[in-house]
Amino acid sequence: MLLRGRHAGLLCVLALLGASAVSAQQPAASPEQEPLGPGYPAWLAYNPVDASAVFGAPESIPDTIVVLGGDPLEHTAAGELVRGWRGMLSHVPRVIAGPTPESPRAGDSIVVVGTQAELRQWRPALASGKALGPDAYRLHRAGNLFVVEGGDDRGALYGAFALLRDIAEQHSLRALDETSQPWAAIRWTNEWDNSNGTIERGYGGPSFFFKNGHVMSDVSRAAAYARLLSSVGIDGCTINNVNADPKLLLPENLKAIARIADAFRPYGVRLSMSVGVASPMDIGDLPTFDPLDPRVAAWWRNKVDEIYKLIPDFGGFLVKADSEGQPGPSHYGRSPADAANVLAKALAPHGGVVLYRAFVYNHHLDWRDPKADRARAAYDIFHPLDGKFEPNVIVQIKYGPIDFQVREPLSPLFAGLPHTNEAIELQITQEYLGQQRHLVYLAPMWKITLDGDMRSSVSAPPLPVRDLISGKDVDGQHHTMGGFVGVSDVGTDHWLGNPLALANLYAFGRLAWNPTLSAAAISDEWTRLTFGNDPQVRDVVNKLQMDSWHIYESYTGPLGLGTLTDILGPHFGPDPQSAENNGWGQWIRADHEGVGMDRTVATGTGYIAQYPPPLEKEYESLKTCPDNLLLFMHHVPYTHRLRDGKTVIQYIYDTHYWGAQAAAAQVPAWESLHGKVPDATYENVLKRFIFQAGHAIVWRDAITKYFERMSGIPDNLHRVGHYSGRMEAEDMKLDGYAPVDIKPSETASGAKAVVCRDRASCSVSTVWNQPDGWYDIAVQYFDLRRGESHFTLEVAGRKIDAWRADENLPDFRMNGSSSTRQTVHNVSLHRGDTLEITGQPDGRELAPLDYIEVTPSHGPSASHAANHPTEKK
Ligand code: GCV
Repeated sequence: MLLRGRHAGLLCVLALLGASAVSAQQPAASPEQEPLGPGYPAWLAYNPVDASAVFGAPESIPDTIVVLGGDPLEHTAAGELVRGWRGMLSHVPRVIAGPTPESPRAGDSIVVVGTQAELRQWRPALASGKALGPDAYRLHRAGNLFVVEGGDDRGALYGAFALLRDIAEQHSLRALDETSQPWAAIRWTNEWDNSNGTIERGYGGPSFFFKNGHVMSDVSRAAAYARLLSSVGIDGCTINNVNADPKLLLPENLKAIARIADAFRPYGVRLSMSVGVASPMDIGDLPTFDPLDPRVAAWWRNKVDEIYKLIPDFGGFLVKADSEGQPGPSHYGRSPADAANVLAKALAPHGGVVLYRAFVYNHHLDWRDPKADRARAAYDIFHPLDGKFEPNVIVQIKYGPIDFQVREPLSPLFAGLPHTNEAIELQITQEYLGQQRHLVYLAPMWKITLDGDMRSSVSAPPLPVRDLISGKDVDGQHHTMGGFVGVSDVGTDHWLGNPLALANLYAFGRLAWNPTLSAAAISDEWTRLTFGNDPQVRDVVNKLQMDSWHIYESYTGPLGLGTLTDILGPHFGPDPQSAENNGWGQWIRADHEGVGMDRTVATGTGYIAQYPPPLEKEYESLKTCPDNLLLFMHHVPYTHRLRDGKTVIQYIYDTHYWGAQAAAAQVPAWESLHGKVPDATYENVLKRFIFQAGHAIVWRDAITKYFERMSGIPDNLHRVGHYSGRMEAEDMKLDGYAPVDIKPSETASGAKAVVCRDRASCSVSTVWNQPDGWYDIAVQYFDLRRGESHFTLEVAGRKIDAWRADENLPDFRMNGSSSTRQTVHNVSLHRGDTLEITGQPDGRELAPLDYIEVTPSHGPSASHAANHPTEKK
């Protein structure tokens, strides 16, 4: 076998993988099976498969990989195929680099990887007749040759990943012939990493790009991330927060950032950066950042030239300006087009692009003004600029007009820029959607926007958003580029913290590649790649994923109200009132008569007129506006009847009770997979589902109480305010504990909690005066972002449970974001038993308790540990 000089890189890749250029049949240990370790492989698990289902006879399993080109991306493809073979087929193939005359050996079953041009040179008959475009690939079989043909080198790499996907899903490759090309050129993630190592809205641990103001010296995780991105066709990554630190543009930082770009490059991922438009002043000693000032243009030109010297494949800039305190062109009376174009002109000679965010709005709106409306902002500002942007500018538009809420209508701006490039911005990190502590599979929600029809008249052909962002000319509209951007915010804790949340990163990539795929099909792919092909695992995981958005929506944001969270805090727990009476414009306009924003043309803010006529008509009328967007578009009385005849207020009550129940049912569903998924994943996810079940009750109680108070209309089913088995801590016998008022009041049962001040420990107790029997005991307490209070639960003097409040929920205050519960199952209680909880404060976390709730259980045969003293941590 001959290895030419230009293939030396491949040797290194293979050496790292333990593969070699010789044939070997020994089964290999699969490091891909590693549990949630630092190299957590996510969906690239390469679990063993039934090879006969894929290849048929054993001799059809390729044992040789021929790499035709010398390009690093093809080397990556070969390395990845070796990894896949090793994990899935327990086989290490030999790798032949280069089209050597003596290779391959006759009779060998072979995978050939190359570009269309390389294939045409090697064996013209094997190359596809039709030209493959950039990043596209074709997989096909010719006898014992499995051909991975790329439109270019990146396409060859994507093809290798696609082949591995087919194998992982145990698809038969007998008649393999699959051609695929990406929907759009821009398929990027945005990471909101700060240079100090934190990540804005990141819930998967700290940054692996930055630490203490510097680029990390070890960029191996950056490379591992690029591998994940590349496996689903993502070709770009913006590594720093849109609230950008201008210092990252200083020469010493750019040099270090170039190391990240080096780590990305073998996977075909181009690095890009967020920049502040004031950088020429912030770090450049210019007295101005006016985009029309020639000194500013020259400054950007020089900066861009400097960047390309270090990072020749630099992707471009992402810009947040005139938004949430970020400086912008309005400072000089200039427009977003002026600001975008000065950057675009500097980038154009190098092939770079500007992603300019349409997330521009005034957060000092006057809430008393019934015509004021944040939802209008993007369209009002950008629509008049249509056609004024340079061809390498892409306007990046959040899927809805507000801000990543649990449900929003599609942004009208998608139809408002017929002569401007557009990209959709989706949020993978679950900022308003449970922060990865609640399961929310986002693909079904994203699909609604991508499939959203923006045709200009009922008689026109459909014009889905996915076409408008494809970068192609559609319906007389001119675009040169377009795409998909996902705010990912991965960190060092298994990327997104929750292993099941990785389905969202996967789904983002798959939809960016092909937005016509169904959410269910993507979930199934992800599940099979991650956990293997066991039908039970697939059924359970797919159902959990596919139901999850609806469940979360039902207890956090009904009827299009948006997520009813603490919009002035961490965006996690319930606090509907926080949306009102401030300049942020996320108002729900709840009063004693009714609820919802009137955005109609007839009587409201006129927002609805921003839609093309068919959608305008549908949303404007109460008769046709869909129930699930009703309160986004209309202000209605609580007694307004929905399509099924139910009143708005009763719907709010019912959906919250249903949602909390459905969240609780996720726990046993997941438990049914014990032993069928890796233990570390099982435990990690179980803990989150248990938390979610408890937190859904916090949400349920807070939102239903808020609306009961607002509306003065009781729940038909008498559930709101009546909680069987609940005992308020403040009503129990207190030893050292003192009652405190909780704000907002609806986030604590009875509006109060008890705290332990100035003592090493305090306790609450009560005497059980109900029938003897088996019960579950839930203790509701607050786990603040600081401190680790310790609690013990005793029954009749016996320790039943002990735990620490060490979850560091995201608030320093006692409220709906920090309220959580600990449940002990199947406790035998006898009339006269004393139930006592002892709390030991830690620093400023005063072992706060809200209530206990005792409910009949199924007895000790149930799966949970029964009545045994346990000590957690
Ligand atoms: C990076 C929301 C988030 C902010 C984020 C902003 C944006 O307002 O809460 O953290 O800032 O969106 O998208 O720019």
